[in-house]
Amino acid sequence: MTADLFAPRSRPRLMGVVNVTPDSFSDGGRWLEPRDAIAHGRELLADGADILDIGGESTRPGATRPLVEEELGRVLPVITALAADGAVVSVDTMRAEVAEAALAAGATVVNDVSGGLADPRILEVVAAAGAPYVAMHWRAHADHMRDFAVYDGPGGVVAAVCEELSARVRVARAAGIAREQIILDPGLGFAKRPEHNWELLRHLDELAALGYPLLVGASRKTFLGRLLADRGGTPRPVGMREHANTAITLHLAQAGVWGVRVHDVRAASDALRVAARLGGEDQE
Ligand code: PMM
Repeated sequence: MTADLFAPRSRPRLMGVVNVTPDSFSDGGRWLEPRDAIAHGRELLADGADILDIGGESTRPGATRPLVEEELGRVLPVITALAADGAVVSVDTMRAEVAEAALAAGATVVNDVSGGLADPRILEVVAAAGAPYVAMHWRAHADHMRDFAVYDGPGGVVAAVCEELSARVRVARAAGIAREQIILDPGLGFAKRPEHNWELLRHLDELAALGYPLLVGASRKTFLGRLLADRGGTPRPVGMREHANTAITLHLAQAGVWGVRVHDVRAASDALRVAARLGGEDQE
């Protein structure tokens, strides 16, 4: 299964988001009941998701952290059911204990938005399981990440993200995670202002030059709402940012990323199919 995950492909993998949280910024509370989250995951699979990313902790700016027991209680039943369906599941967690239990329940991938900074033992858990590991660029927990959105060094945000991700790769590899199992993510919106996100999206080639597959998540994030603000400056509501996200998905596909993390899998999948058809693939 892991080999398939890294097999060469002409288009990015679609990672469908299943947030089992009361407070995620885009869909908090909608899938808090395991039954609803499982049904949602199945819908995303039917829409064309390659991977389901199941998370029990909201990372929206200002969020407070759940207890580890709460996080486990949210994600485990959902992972167990969807993995039993045959889905490729990633667990979106910063905690070693949750990663370990999720892998035992059938998750394949560990998506750690902190890149091993929040709970360094997660790296040992991933290494012991031989699991693929998403290391995202991160500087601080959600309650104070805004204070860390400063990139004044030479090369600005792109150079800083490349350097800081390279440092995380060194630590992950020292902990025993194989090179081939590492995926990097620039962490749009995490200790980043809108201009930082746009800068990173414009310079994905520099991130790709680190030599690892890239995963990118722009879906429904604040910087899209700001771009699409009305004349009075009110940001476009979360549920009305999908067309902008589709444009980003096409940009990411052109940039050759490994994966795109989205809430609306069908919109992304349709756009990728159109692009593939125009490129001569996907003939009816
Ligand atoms: N964004 C969120 C949560 N998890 N994981 C990765 N790898 N990359 C991201 O950009 C990312 C993530 C926040 O968005 P959500 O609350 O809508 O899930």
